[in-house]
Amino acid sequence: MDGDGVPNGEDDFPRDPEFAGDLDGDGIPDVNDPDGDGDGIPDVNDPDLDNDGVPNEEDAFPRDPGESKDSDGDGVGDNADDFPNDSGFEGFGWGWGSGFAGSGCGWGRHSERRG
Ligand SMILES: [Ca+2]
Ligand SMILES: [Ca+2]
Ligand SMILES: [Ca+2]
Ligand SMILES: [Ca+2]
Repeated sequence: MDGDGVPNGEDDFPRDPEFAGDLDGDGIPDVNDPDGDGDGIPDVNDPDLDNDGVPNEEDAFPRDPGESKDSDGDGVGDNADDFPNDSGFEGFGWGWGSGFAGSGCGWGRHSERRG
């Protein structure tokens, strides 16, 4: 964790709090990338910044291709939200919980390497 609020498993630049993502994987962090999704359309003119097919104005997460809706408006996208229609259940912690831990990204690897 670099304290930018993005879990290391989802953070392409876990050591740099200012650079939290590289959507198109070209090595240029989204914040510095004039074309964040690499579709050839500069972000300033791009009607769909994450290229997930949902126009920015309808996209609750315009820079997250994995999320486009937040039905209960709690800030957790429907796909990651255990209770997409009821924000009450996860007021305590962002709701990464089950989905993130279950996918096993990142956390386990460090301990394995040590042994
Ligand atoms: Ca990039
Ligand atoms: Ca683009
Ligand atoms: Ca979109
Ligand atoms: Ca939600």
